[in-house]
Amino acid sequence: MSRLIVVSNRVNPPSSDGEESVGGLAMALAASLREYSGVWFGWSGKTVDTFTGELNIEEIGGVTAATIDLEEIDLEEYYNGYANKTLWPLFHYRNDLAAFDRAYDKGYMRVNRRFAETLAPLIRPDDLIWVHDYHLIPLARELRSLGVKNRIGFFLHIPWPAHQVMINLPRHRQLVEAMFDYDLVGFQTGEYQQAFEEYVISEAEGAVMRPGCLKGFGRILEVGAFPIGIDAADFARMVKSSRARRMRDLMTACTVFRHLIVGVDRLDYSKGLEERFLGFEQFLQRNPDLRREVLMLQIAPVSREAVEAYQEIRARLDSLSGRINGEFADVDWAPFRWVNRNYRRDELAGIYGAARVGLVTPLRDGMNLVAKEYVAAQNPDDPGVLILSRFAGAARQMRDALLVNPNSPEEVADALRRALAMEKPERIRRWGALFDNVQREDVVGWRDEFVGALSGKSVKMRPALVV
Ligand code: ADQ
Repeated sequence: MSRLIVVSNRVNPPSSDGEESVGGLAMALAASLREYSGVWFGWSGKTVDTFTGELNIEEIGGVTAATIDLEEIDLEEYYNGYANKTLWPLFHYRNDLAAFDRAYDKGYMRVNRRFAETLAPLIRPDDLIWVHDYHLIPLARELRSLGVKNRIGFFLHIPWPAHQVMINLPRHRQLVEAMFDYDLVGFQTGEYQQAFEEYVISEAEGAVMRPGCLKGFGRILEVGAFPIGIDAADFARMVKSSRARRMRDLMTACTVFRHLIVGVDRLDYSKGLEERFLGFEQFLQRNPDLRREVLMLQIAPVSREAVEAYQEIRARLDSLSGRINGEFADVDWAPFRWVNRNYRRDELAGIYGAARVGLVTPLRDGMNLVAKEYVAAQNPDDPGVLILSRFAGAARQMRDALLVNPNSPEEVADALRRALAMEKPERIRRWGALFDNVQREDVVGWRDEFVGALSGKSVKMRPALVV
């Protein structure tokens, strides 16, 4: 029976239930590994003067974590550079923000090589290896060059862009060709899978041999769509926790006679925060009768502060939030609350639960787990309304949300008005369909489907321990 080795850039399992607030990817991977007791390999988050390749092995929150430290220059060129200044903006259709710098490219290849050299000795012949996200696209190629013959899968958590966007990347062919060293490549939606296939057909003499089987660069690759979900059972437990209830009561108490509209995102330009603020401003301008009936709370902890584009967007949002309150606030009331900190996951569950509207309007998003968390936190007898961007991968599954174009402040303002006016029977009907999907297509199903496809079986693997 196989062991599962998960590889991602950062290894940061939550250390205890509900306490930590880590990103969507980390939550999903921790949930995947807890049951399998597999190994999670990646960067420790620490830097050293000279790379040694020394492994740190720890048990964190039921997960075996095997990590390496990187050099400062690796961080600069690979993480802040190629991953977050080149691939992230490009794959989110922000070519204007993408930096194409040969040093980043080289740093990216170097770190992927370092990962491969440190990981290869740990691999046993029948291990399954599951690599995550855009930081590690060439990892399979590096492992293959070291003689690793195991089944290796790759899952992309962010969008795969359209062919015409992808070809902006210098040396795009090398990057995509490296994906053919995997056995299976998974995307969040069928749309991203199709965009990938179109690229391969146009640029690499490719052809779809049959659904899920793609030829390109003279080789064969299995591809598929595996929409990620939340850990629905764990979240349901969290919603009932005393901390969640306390937070919900607190939020309800500070919004008496008013409806809470909530947004929760990492502070990132892909999340459409500026456009969302403008949509809310437009709503206030066009609905003087509703002004005093709402409070919008936007929670957005800062991320990737070393990258200039992130410093700039923060400054613009600080100023925009000030402008909205300056324009509409009164001595006893302000319409907008802008909060830049992390919350415990159980506290977030309580905040979602108190909100009449969940406003999730990214400009581009691989999936978006906040939309699913918001739905999972609602009271079935009196649920709130989800407003969701058409450009989030989640919009493919969550058809009963109010779907909007996040670039249009008018559409966002209209959807807010409609959500606030929506009668209970319609809210219950829409929420029922959304909740059903969130429960059915959760992180456990995602993991089992991917690992089943990678292993060539759809059976669960033996829980395994490691190294
Ligand atoms: P992210 O871009 O991080 O993930 P998302 O899917 O929304 O985006 O996940 C964010 C997670 O962070 C959620 O679980 C949320 O609860 C948490 N979070 C956000 N703000 C928080 C705060 N203030 N305090 C505590 N927790 C907070 C990437 C892709 C997504 C994809 C996921 C998973 O960009 O499209 O859905 O991976 O594949």
